[in-house]
This record gives sequence, C-alpha cells and structure tokens, in this order.
Amino acid sequence: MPAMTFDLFDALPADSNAPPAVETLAPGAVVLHGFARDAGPELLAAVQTISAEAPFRHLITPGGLRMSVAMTNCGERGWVSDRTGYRYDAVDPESGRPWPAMPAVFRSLAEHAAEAAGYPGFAPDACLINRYLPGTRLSLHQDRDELDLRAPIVSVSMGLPAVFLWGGLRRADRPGRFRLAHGDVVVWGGPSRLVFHGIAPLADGDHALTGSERINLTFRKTR
Ligand code: MD3
Ligand code: FE
Repeated sequence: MPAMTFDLFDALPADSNAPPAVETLAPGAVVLHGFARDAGPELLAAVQTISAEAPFRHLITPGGLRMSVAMTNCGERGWVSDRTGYRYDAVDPESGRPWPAMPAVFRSLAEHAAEAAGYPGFAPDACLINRYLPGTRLSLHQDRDELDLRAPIVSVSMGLPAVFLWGGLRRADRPGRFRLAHGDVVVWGGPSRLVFHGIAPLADGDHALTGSERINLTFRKTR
C-alpha cells in the first residue's frame, strides 16, 4: 500500500470559515483544532532557522537509552537529558552557546492559544522542538521538570498526524488515544498538567509541508 498523503487541510472541518473547534479533552486540557494551521509555513521556516543553529539530536536518557525523538530548543532555556538526569539549561550542551531566541511568531501563537484555552498571561521561557520520522515514538511520561506547575504547557502539532496516548495521573492508568493533525494545538493545564502521555510510533506518510516528518513544539514556563 502506498504511504498516505496529507495536504494542508488534513482534518479541516467541513465549513472552512467556521472558527477553530475548541474541544475539552479532560478538565484543564483543551484542543484547538487547526489553531496553528495558517501559521504553519512560518513556524516551520523558523524551525529550519533554529535547527541550523542548534541541530536536532537524539538525547540520552539517564538510563543510557538513546531517545527515538530528535530534539532541539529555543528560548531562554532548553530541555536536555544526559546520563546525569533531566534539566532545563540556558546553554546548548552541544555548542556551549545559548539556545536560539524564541521567534516572535512562536511566542505570540503560544500566548494566544493559552488565552483561547482559558489561561491568560501565559509567558513561556522555553520551547522544546521534537522531530518524528516514521517509526519514531515517545513513551509514556510526565512533564515535571518545570518549577511552576500552575502554568500550562502549549503543544503545537505540524506535519504528519500522530496518535497521542494519554493516561491518568498514575503510570499504570490505561491510556486513551487521540489523533493530532497538522495545525492542532493542545493546552494542558490545571488538573491535566501532570497526566502521563506519549506518542505511538509514527505511521508512514507524506505531508505537503514536511514530507515524512512530524514536528511538535511544546511551550513551557520553566521557572
Ligand atoms: C500532557 N511531546 O515534549 S505533545 C513532550 O507530540 C511531549 O511531541 C509530545 O510529550 C509530542 O514532552 C506530546 C502533547 C503534550 C505535551 C505536554 C504535556 C501533552 C502533555 C504536558 C502535560 C500533559
Ligand atoms: Fe511530554
């Protein structure tokens, strides 16, 4: 079977003039379908610029495993992992230089999405950029390296669609499945801030803007 192809309007609602559908996944967790679709090309161009300065790399977990997702960061601080643990660091350990600045288009999208989801005043200081290729996965985890857990995390999906897995507050909670398409934005806060979540192995495909990649941005307030 040939790989699925996805145009710019993957999962667009029937009436393209309709405002982006807002869906509550769980208390505190809000999906803004297609919220980032118009900004997609500009966001992806910025990812290119950032990754030319701070290349995507496969981090090593404290347990010594190479992560399947390739990552880079922009903003005042970036998320890194090595044999000593996980942390946010102002410096890219590969280059010894500060991470690239967060582009205005990133910051404004994250602030507007948070506001639309009921979290006004969100001021992210870090953006983790994840790159998935077919077969790449992210196993169930919690995001708890941020000091202020009252702030939400804003996630922006671009390129190939993915199956998002999310469970409860305990690792053993059986995860539900949810499709994330190009342009979808999910805001995770309040009672959903510490839910276990992950991404199922990415299926093959060809997207008009990213080819065989999925790019995910997560905006965080780390302190
Ligand atoms: C739920 N990224 O970078 S985004 C991550 O698609 C991460 O690359 C996934 O999990 C990705 O840490 C999922 C959705 C997401 C992000 C952060 C969350 C869901 C979340 C934080 C708390 C709860
Ligand atoms: Fe996460």
